[in-house]
Amino acid sequence: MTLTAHDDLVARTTSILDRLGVTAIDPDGDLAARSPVTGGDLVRVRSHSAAEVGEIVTAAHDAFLAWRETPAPVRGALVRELGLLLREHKADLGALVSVEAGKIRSEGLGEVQEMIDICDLAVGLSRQLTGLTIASERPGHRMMEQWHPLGVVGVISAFNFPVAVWSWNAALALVCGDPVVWKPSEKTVLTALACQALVTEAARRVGAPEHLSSVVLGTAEVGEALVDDHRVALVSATGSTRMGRAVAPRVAARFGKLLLELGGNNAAIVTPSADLDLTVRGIVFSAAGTAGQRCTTLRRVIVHASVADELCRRIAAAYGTLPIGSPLDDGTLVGPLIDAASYQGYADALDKARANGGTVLAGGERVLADEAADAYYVQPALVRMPTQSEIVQAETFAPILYVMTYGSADSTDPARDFDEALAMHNDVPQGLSSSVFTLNVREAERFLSAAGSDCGIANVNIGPSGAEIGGAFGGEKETGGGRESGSDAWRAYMRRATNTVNYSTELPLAQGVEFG
Ligand code: UN1
Repeated sequence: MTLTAHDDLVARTTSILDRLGVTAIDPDGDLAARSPVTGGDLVRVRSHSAAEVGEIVTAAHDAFLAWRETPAPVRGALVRELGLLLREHKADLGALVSVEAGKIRSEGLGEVQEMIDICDLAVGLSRQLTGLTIASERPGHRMMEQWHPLGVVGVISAFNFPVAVWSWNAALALVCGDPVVWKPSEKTVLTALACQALVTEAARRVGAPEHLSSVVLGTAEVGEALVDDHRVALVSATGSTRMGRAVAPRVAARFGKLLLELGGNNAAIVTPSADLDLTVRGIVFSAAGTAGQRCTTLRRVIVHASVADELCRRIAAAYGTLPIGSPLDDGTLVGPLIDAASYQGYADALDKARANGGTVLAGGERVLADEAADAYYVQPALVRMPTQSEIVQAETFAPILYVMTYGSADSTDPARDFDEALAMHNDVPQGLSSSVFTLNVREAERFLSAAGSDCGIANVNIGPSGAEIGGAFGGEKETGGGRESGSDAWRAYMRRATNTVNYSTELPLAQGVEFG
């Protein structure tokens, strides 16, 4: 296993940035773009001041005034062009995601595919932003609902989906008539600048107004300037629950709209009837894929006592064969953690799990430290826990899978056992994604029912990660309640107007009120 030499990586990155049209590289910039692949700095860029954020929001708001009156299907043409450019530059942008976020090649490319898919969805949507006609209680009256553009959308995104999360928001926002101002994670500034270069080129090609899309770079101060600006009608924030707790009250204080996509603590219930071959494959991808750094990563398995040992043995065996290393090498399945703090979180969580009576059945160690001292590669860890203790309740953004059991090996009441599993499943503060592995239709349907999983996403015989963009994406409880991407998630980016038209010669009042 060799890690790509850092100088090569810098050269590769610079030529990718060149091809994608990124011009914002500044050797004197205050922000270093770093690669978790080697742990070294790539290039430097300049961060924005709070005052500059204000100017950018002003320009975005000016663009809004023109864009909101542009017919939605014409707005769709911009997103269509963006989708074409993404297809053209998929290889480069996917590789840049791998370099900057440490995702393996197919996941870097998969992220760009997710962008292309949401562009397609948004283009179709640009002709389908439909409202309702509602029966009026008054004669000669018509009621209807219209959806109008909302205003500037502020997007805050995390390092782990450095391009797709922006696109879920931007593609919908742009067809809905809203400019976007994006504050990406300071850990993934280059991929953000690359997206910005592509959308700027798309706008130029279709003759759309300038400033429909902007990027603001920097740390918390820049984010706060964006979040506090009353012209930012919607703040769509993806990241940790801690970030959501900081952002939400500030936006609420000015009655701005919020779309929150925060932490997950996603589980799989594995029942006695589960197809274990399929279950193990589903679990290993969801738990170890993306080095455990998806908000949808599988973090808990709740398995029936009668199959627990067999399942653990099989997962441990699969973990033992996972190729860990440079995400740029073909064949690697587990790339690096994003940085040292992330590694510390992994190591601390494993210490706590052991202190809580957990047994590490597989993995749990840092690897490749001698090849790249500043990069953090770890073995995905499988930990058997006696109970769902405090550390299991927390989202640790690293590949740690906790296994708990339900029922008993000789149990005679499968329905009661399953309800015990469901109670355990829902007994965490987060509510993003979930899954059940079973061939029993009663269990599958109960899991999906009102008394089943309390998450925004609930799957049967599929792990909790890797959702398609056609569905609404998001979750409940500390996950924040927001929904992005498919279904009717577009409505969050528009304002609803209820209109009543009187085409009669009378003026009947609603509720039968007489007045004069
Ligand atoms: C995230 O980790 O922030 O369902 C989003 C999935 C991806 C999105 C994850 N489509 O895993």
